Parts: sequence; C-alpha cells; structure tokens
Amino acid sequence: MREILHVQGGQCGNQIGSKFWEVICDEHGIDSSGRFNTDGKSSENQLERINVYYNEASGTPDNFVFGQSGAGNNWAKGHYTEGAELIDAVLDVVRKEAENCDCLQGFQVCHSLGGGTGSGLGKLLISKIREEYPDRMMMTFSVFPSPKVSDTVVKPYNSTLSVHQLVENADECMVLDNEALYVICFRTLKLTNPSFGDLNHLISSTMSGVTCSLRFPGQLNSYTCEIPELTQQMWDAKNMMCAADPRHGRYLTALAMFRGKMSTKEVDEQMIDVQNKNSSYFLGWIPNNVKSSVCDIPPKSLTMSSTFVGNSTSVQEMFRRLSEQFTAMFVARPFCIEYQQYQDATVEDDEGEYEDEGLEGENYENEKKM
Ligand SMILES: Nc1nc2c(ncn2[C@@H]2O[C@H](COP(=O)(O)OP(=O)(O)OP(=O)(O)O)[C@@H](O)[C@H]2O)c(=O)[nH]1
Ligand SMILES: [Mg+2]
Repeated sequence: MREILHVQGGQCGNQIGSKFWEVICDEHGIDSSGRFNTDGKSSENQLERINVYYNEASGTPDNFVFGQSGAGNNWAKGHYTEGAELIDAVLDVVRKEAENCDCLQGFQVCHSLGGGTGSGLGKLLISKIREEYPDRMMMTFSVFPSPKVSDTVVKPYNSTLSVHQLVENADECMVLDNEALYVICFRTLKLTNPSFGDLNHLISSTMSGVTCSLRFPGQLNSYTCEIPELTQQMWDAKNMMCAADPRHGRYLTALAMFRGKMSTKEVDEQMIDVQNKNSSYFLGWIPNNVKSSVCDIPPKSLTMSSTFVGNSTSVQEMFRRLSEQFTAMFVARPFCIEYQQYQDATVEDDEGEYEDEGLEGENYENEKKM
C-alpha cells in the first residue's frame, strides 16, 4: 500500500487536521471508536485503499507530542526554543510510523503560517523530514493569516519567515488563505460572523476532495446534467480559497477532481470548453497542463461534487498583501527584540546546531535583523 503520513501541529493545524479525519472517517465508514461500522451499508470501495491513511492498531497509538507551553505567536520561539526542544520527539514518532509503512508515498502537514508553532516548528519539521526522506512527496495544507480573521500583529513576520521553506521543501503546498475563506463565508454563505469552525468546514471539504483519488479506487460512467454547473462553479474566482483573482494571472497547471457517478466524456468536454473559451488565462507552452479526474464516490450527503486545484501566477496578489503587511510593520522594527532573544538563546545553548538551513548568508542577515 502507498501510505501517506499525516502530521499536524499548532492550534490551527490540529483543528483543521481533526476536522479532516472526521470527514474522511465518515466517508470510509470508520466510527469514533476506530472500527469499520456502516450499519450494513458498506461498500467494497470504502476499504479498498483504506491503508493509505489508516493502519490497524490495537490499543491507542501514542503519537501525540506536547510542549509545556505554546510558542506565544512567536516564530523564533517555535523554531529555536520551544519547538527545537520538541522536534526530536516529533521526528521519533514520524520515524516509527514511517518504518511501519509498506511503501511510504509521502507526507502531508497541516499548520498555520501565522502562529509561532505552526510556522516556526512547522518549518523545522518540514525541513527535517525532507532531509531524512528526500525522495518522498511533501504536501502541505498551509493556512495563511488574514487581519479579517485574527488581529495578532506579528502574523506577517511569522509567515514571511516560513514561506521560503515551503517553496524549497514542499512539492505541493495548498494555500488556504483565511482572507478568502472569510470572504466566501461572509458573501457566499451569508454568515455574518464566521467562526474557525465555519472556515474549517470549507478547508476539510477541500482536503477530502484533494485526497479523494488517493483514498478511493477508479470510476464508473453514467450520465447526469449537473456537470456544466459544477465546472462553472469550480473556475469561478469567487470560490477560490486564496485571495487572488485568477483573471489577474495565468494558470501554469490546473487539476479538476470530480466526485460522483458521472460521464467522464462529458467532464472532458466541459473542461476543454472552459480552456477554449478562456485560452488567454492559460500558459500556452506547457502541454496538457489542465487535467481532470473522476472518482465515483461522492462526499457524504451529496450526489456530486468537484474540487479544483490550480497553480496560477495570480498567487502573487496574496504574497503582495503579506509582504505589504510585513513591510508596514518592519519599518519601525516592533517586536524584533522578542524574536532576536529566542534566536540568541539557541545560538548560545547549542552553538551551530541550526546553522544548516537558511541561517547563513543572506537569510541569516535577514533573520538577524529581526
Ligand atoms: N482557518 C483557521 N485558521 C486558524 C485556526 N486556528 C488558528 N487559525 C489561524 O492561525 C493563525 C494563528 O496560529 P495558531 O495555529 O493559532 O498558532 P500555533 O501554531 O498554535 O502557535 P502558538 O500558539 O504561537 O504556539 C492565525 O492566523 C489564525 O487566524 C483554525 O482553526 N482555522
Ligand atoms: Mg497555539
């Protein structure tokens, strides 16, 4: 079996991670005690690829690693002090689980970029995993901060200090932007005061959709007429989970994943239609850069759904927003001393241990300034 190893860290990582497991347990018929239990309505498909995400264990697996305190929204604390103290224990758990795999396919990490643990420890974790498992896939579900959702001022610092790590060490990074999620909740779902629960509901449906083809086998064909509607919704700028308008850039690649019983021929036709009508939004020189897939098992309580993943140059709008927030703060250097203090603490304690990644040359200068 081609297993995926799931790791979640920090408040946000744990909240979206738990929600993800709730959703996929429901889809696979796993009840809260961890047993396969579908009241006689089970299907073969639920178990066929069950070992990608689940393993059979007796008793409770001891896979939680706790610290004494959080990282207090401080990247340096999550990366250099509190986080650095925990990282070996976390890696031990990762190693133990990886050894139990038949053929480990890769890792998925859930975290926020705004929190001290999510960003600081997250960065450490992703780089250490990459170092130890360079040939395995690394996918992240990374929640980007927005002032619409939380008003901690140092979030742009934390995010900026971790983004380059994602660029270097993650193969696939799902940008879950709280700014866009908030707007979807507010404008489309008409929720006047969206909670984390509401944002996480959107996130967990997406995570379920993105991982669907890893969890369920192939497809059957049948005809329905809702595919054009789904296709249209999927490409609609207002449904994107990153606050960037795809019409302001071009798609390098895109993937549309449909779920439910439907005709693959019709899916293909609809997708080609979208590309033909919007050819200026796609880069011309990458062949076959738009793909679609169909899995015949819909999410719980729906007959049909689709998930869209796109790699668009318009993502720069989100980075620009973050960078502007960063710069606006950084001119006056507030809070920098608090970051510096934790970095200094590590450098003195165990000299040179973290010299390897990012702390040399240009990056080192940047981090020193903080
Ligand atoms: N979408 C979503 N965002 C969250 C959630 N919880 C926190 N956030 C966001 O995550 C950022 C704060 O990070 P947290 O995950 O709370 O922090 P942490 O990783 O626990 O780090 P420390 O508390 O500093 O140790 C802010 O941008 C919040 O808006 C959640 O459940 N859902
Ligand atoms: Mg926390």
